[in-house]
Amino acid sequence: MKLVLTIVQDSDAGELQKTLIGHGFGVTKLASTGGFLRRGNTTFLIGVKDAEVEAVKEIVTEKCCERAELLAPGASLADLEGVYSGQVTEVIVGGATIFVMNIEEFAKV
Ligand code: 2BA
Repeated sequence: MKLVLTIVQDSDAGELQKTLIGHGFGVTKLASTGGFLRRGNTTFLIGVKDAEVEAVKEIVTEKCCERAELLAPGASLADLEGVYSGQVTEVIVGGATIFVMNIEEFAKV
């Protein structure tokens, strides 16, 4: 068994959730915040059989788009404490960040 943890943009989350559930996958959706942009994003926890990992990755790839986010002049960069950009900065976000983890035990009690 694997846990697929995937971080996506909020605008892709609804369609992704609907498609995963439509394919019979169990999904937990969490509100999260990106450390760099400090903007909301969505994290999905999806527990699957080993053989289902590729199918989940394909759905995530299909439903999640890469987008350019603009940081306004004067926006503070989270990892550069106290440093402010003097111009509009473009940051490419997504489609999705995916972690696949081995699960030692899965139980419902
Ligand atoms: P954020 O941390 O808000 O990052 C948003 C986007 O900013 C990133 O998109 C990347 O393009 C850029 N970025 C992040 N850190 C940067 C840095 N130190 N310098 C320059 N640009 C930087 P993605 O890579 O697609 O990541 C989207 C979101 O996925 C991230 O939001 C974060 O919530 C999560 N994420 C990405 N990599 C992660 C990791 N290794 N561990 C945990 N979460 C991660």
